[in-house]
Formats: sequence, structure tokens, C-alpha cells
Amino acid sequence: MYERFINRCKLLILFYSFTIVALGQGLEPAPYGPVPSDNQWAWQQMEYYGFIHYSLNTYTDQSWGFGNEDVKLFNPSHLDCRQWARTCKEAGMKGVILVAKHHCGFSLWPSKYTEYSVKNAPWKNGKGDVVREMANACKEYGLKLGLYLSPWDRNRADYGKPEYITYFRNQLTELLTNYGPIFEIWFDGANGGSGYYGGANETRTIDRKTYYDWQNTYKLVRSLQPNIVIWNDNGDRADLRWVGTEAGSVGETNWSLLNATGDVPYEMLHYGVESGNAWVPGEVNTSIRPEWFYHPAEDQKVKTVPELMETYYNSIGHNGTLLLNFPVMPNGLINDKDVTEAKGFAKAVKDAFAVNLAANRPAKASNIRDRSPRFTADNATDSNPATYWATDDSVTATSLEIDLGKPVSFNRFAVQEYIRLGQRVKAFAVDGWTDGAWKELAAGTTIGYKRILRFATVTASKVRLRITDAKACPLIEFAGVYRAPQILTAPAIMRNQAGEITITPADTESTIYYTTNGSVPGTASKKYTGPFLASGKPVIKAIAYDPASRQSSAVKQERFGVSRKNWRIIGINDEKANVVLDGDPATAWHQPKEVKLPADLVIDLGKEEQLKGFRYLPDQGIWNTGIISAYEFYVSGDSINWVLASKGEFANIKNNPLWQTIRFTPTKARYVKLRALKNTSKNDEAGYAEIDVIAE
Ligand code: FUL
Repeated sequence: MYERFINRCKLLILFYSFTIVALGQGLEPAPYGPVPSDNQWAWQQMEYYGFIHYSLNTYTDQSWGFGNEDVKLFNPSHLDCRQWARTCKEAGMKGVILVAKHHCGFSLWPSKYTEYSVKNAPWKNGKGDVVREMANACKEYGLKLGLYLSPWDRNRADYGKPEYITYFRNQLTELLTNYGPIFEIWFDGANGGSGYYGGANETRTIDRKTYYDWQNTYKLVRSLQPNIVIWNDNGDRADLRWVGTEAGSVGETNWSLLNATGDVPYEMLHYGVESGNAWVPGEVNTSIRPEWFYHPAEDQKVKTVPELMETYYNSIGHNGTLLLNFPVMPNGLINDKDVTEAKGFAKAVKDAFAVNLAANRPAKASNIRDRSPRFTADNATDSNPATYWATDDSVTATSLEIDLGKPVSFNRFAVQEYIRLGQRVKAFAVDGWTDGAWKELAAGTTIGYKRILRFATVTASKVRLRITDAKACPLIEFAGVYRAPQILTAPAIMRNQAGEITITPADTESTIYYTTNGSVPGTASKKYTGPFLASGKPVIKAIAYDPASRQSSAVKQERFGVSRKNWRIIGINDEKANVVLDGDPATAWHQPKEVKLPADLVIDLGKEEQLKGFRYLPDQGIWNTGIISAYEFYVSGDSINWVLASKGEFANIKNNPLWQTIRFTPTKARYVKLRALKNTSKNDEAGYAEIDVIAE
């Protein structure tokens, strides 16, 4: 009796399942591997948000304050958080992360727990609160607010002791309690060692993995702000990851996965871990200028629209989010140049993706899950982010064909996985139907939340997404096709040791025009036909010009120093060492393995020069080693008696390996010596892409 009842039940269940499939309901695929939390999902969809760096170092022209800078320096004449928020809004951003406290320890809000804050600054007679003004401005402009609180504090006497952790959490509590909803908290990983530390002026090291007791700090953060995402570069895995570089890109292969425990080398940060057991997506943080804080010397180095577009494709187009930084000037405003470029960038993105030629076009697929309308190919071309095209569980290679209706021209393909059920695709290609045949236009590896492929403009009547490998059945939420207008990138200008100038365009179609007298180049200027000699300390300005569209790039400018023609590296028996003088940032030389730090590099300048400083560019390779972080620089008239001209650290050189410019009291000398004292990897390697001097 009982058995008959059970059998009838089984039959009924079977009957209903069949009906569901027949009616085209289909069963939702099971999640595959780690999936984003609700907070990570909300964050991922923001795609693009701003960063604001502003502190006492703004007034001392430093990258990292030491912690002893005078609070009285903080007295901006025009501080206007509404201008910062307006800039972010007009730049198309969805939020902004304010550096509330950088490594120097100066707090931009009147913290109860320290005297080293705005409350003791002349600005607004100590009654000001930058975090409050920013929170209000964000509300006004409809932006989400995030905050950066540096775990390393070079001002605090108790840094390195357990008491500091209490202080750190007290500050965190203030920030996460008093300023409304915070979408992201940033715990920078830098722990450089030396600092003021309440007057101790010493080097302190902590164990990044244990000192901060992150798990308990995370609990506190989540209890105060349940919707927050945590960014951490200190050893304990949080919600978001750094991508291993501050240059503005994440790997073309980019898994939003890492392992929950264990060390994470730079490569893993850059590409994610295919088999990772935790969802830790990448955020690409980069500045609109070379450095994070404002330096007047960088006013000519604001990234241009083509450079920012490159960053866009290499971040958002590579399954990352983009966190773009604006440095604030000493007067309390973002420079107009930065505002103009950021707005131009927003317009360029809008123009590139204005018309989706595949929107609502009919699509068909080689496989549709349960043949169900719920998972139809059209879900990829509709505008509903909640629907997706899915295949049967057994399928890991498949294709989706979109009928564009008529031959149309395009050069971009954007595709998105339905990541709420996991990241799956490992390899794919895009084909266009031209002249009666399929032609491969581009190929990629991972997709994730969003992947954008670029290719030369093609005219085709159909486009095909071919997924060639996936971890599990692919779920494609969106596929779109666009024709992005051409944007000309400014050319690169280099001078070799012999004084020859080479100007290289970023593309093959454009013509280059240049000037050597400081005037703005146009099509009436000299046309570049090949390398040329320029004597003295030339200023070269150049543009790329496309005759077909009559468009010009932004002007590229390079100011070169004294001629290096007669410079010689001495005391090193390796011809290859000369690349440090060749003017090419892409070539580097490293001290031989047997050399231990401190290691010297000596240059004979050929004649006496009036020296005012020197410049060092570390190896520019992405996983570069031998980055010098502490140095001494000596000068000499005879290469026997040396005088110390400067000694110090290259701040933040590990994450941002840019040209380091050091000035010293002017002095006459013919020989110079750069002594590498320490590197960022704490071993004995010393590498150099370029060394230069600043001379009159
Ligand atoms: C780095 C810091 O050391 C820089 O100064 C900057 O704040 C950047 C965003 O992160 O690690």
C-alpha cells in the first residue's frame, strides 16, 4: 500500500517535471565555484569611481609624509569638496573614495583620538571636517562615498605596539559611524618602516599578517556598515584585491578568484587564480597623473583622453573596476587640466558605446539549456540584466550568432557573464560574417563581469561569439557590438645617448608633426621622417595626425636635459650597462648577481656640470626586481674624493615605479655616483632603466 503510494508520488513528480520542461521553464544552473556576495555584486556594477588624495604632503610636495609635518601647513584657501564631487559626477563615476588618513597620520576629520588632525589646523580655525564636507557633497551629487584609512601611521608614537590597533579601530569606528553609508573601505598595504613615530625617528617593522588582527577588524567594519566591501593589501584576504600594479591595468586573463589563504604573488593579483576558492575581484587603482598626491611638476603629465581610454579597456574591459585618482592642489581644488581630461574621457566612453548594433537583434545558439525559452540566445541581446543565455550542463564549447540585419561596421565587442552563478568562460573568439564567410575578428580568455575586445573596423552582417572552453556551462548575460570613433594617441618621444630624437606613433596610419622651439605643433610644422639630432637641452613637442579623418592627437611634450653624448659608466665591465643612458625606458640593466648592497653605479659626465639633482627610473618590466628604495647620491670632481649630495628614500616606488626626481643644493662636479642602499624586495638586487642628472 505504502509502496503504491510512493510510486504514485514518483510518477506525479516525473509528470510535473516533464510538464515544466515542456512548458519551457528549464532548471536554473547550479552555481559553479565561488560566487560574489550581494555587496560584491553591487560594487562590481558601479564599474567606475574616483579616488581623492589630499593631505599634509600636498603642502610639502611629498609622496609619503614622514609624520612630523606641521599641521599648520593645512590652510587651503579654496577647499571645495563640491568641486571634487562635481568632477567625479561629470567624469561619469558612481562614487568616490576619499583618503581620510594617509601614511603620515594626519586625519582629515577632527578625530577624538589624535591631535594630528584638521582640528589643530588653521583651516576654518580648526572647526573644519573634510570627511563631513565630502559626505555632504556626495549626497548632493548622488555619489557613493568610500574611505581610505592607512593602517601604517608614521606619526603615532604607539605604532607597532598593540595600543595602536585600538587607536586604529577607534578611528575606523568614527569614520564608519558618523558619515552615513560607506560603500568601500581601503586598507593600504604600504608599511615602509621609517617614520617620526612621536619623535622616535626610527625604523619600525611589523608583521603584516598578524599585527593588525584583520579578522576582528573586518567583523567591526561589517557590523558598522553591513553593505560595505573591504579592500585590503595586507595579507588577510578581504572582499576586493589589488591587481599588482598602479599603472592602470589588470590581466587580459582575469579570474575574480583567489585562494582564501596563502601568499598571493603579484602574478596572482594581476590575473586572479583560475582554481581559486574565494571570490576576490580586482579593482584597478591608478592616478590621472603619475603620482597620487599633487606635485606642480606634473601639471604637464596629466593623462590624456587616449591614455585614459587605454586604461578603460585594460580595467573595465578586462573584468575589473576602475578607481581613478584626482590629486587635490594646495588651494583645495582639483586642477582644471585634470577636470578637462576626466570629462573628455567620460565623453569618449559615451561616444564609443553610444549605439549597440546588436541590441534586441535576433540571436541563435548551438545549444540552449533544456531548449527552454527561459535561457534563449535572445537573452544576450536584450537589455534585461536578470536574463541570460545558458546551455545544458554538459556543454563547455558553444556559439551564439547574432543577426545584425544588414552589413554594419564595428570595432568593439562587449560580453558579460551572469557571474552571480560563478565565473566560467576560459576561452572565446568573435567572428564576423563578411563576404559570405566567417572571419575571426579577435579572441580572448576570461570574460567575467565584463570583457571588451577591440579590433580593426570591419563590416559584417552577423557576429558570432564562439566559446571554445569553459569550466562549466557558460551563462552569457550580454553581448554587444559597437563602432567606437577613432581616437588618436599622442606619439612617444625619446632621445638616445648620441642626442638623436626618435618619435614613434601609436598606430600605423598617422603622420607626425613636431617642433623643437617650444611652439605648438600643427600640420604646418616639420613632418617627422626619421630620427634627427637635437643639441643642448631641447624641448620637443609632437602630434600624430590622421589625414583621412583630419584628426590630431593631443600634444606630446618632452624636455630633455644636458647632452649625454660624452657620458660613460665607469668601473663596470659590462657593455650592457650602457642601456641606463640610452634614453629608452624599456631597457634595463641589473648589477651582477655577486654584487651585494650597497651597490654603486658611477657615471663620468665627460665635463664639469653645475648639478642640481638627479633622476632614477627603475626597471619598467611588469614583474621588475631590483627597485632601489633607499639611496645615497655622491658627486666628485676627480672620481676619488666624493661628497654626499643627497640621501633618502624613494617613496611608493614599489607599487608605482615612476621616474624619481631628487633635487639637492647646486654643486659643480664631473662624476656622479648612485649608491643603492636597499631595494623593495629586501634582497641584494639593484636594477636601473635610466639614470639622468638635472644640470644648468
Ligand atoms: C599606495 C600608497 O603607498 C600610495 O601613496 C597611494 O595611497 C596608493 C593608492 O596606494 O600603496
